[in-house]
Amino acid sequence: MVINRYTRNLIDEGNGKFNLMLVCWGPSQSSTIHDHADAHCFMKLLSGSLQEVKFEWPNTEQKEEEQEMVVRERTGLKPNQVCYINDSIGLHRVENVSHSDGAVSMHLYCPPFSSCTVFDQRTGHRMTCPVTFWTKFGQKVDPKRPKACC
Ligand code: 2CO
Ligand code: FE2
Repeated sequence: MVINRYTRNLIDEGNGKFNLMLVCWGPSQSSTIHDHADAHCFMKLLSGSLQEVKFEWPNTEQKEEEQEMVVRERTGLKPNQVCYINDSIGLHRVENVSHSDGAVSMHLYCPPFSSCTVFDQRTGHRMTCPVTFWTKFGQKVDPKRPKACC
């Protein structure tokens, strides 16, 4: 079976106070541009190399309006580095820049969230999207459930 999305693997729910997860990235996989639903997001790279691309929030209030989203910063992450983002800092996309190697990162979201907003880079248009898990506590989650899209 080919998995064409990075996988989100829940390892601790912190008694409902946070979600701690391992995210596994295949070669060249990346997230969409997304927010973090008003949560704190800490991300630590465990292996491989990832790039975080930060974006400004689009100021397109009108649905018909289209505006290419503005890249604010690109940061390469090395193993053991930690980065942090929340919605007041901005939006991001995370990319596995290697075409040959996977990457693994640990993410802490506090408070936990089950949906976030994803953005189209070319237009700035947004959509609410559920976030789901590939595994929870080491057990595979029902594959019939919709895939995460951020
Ligand atoms: N926020 C994305 C997710 O939970 C991963 S990018 O790092 O925050 O799927
Ligand atoms: Fe993120």
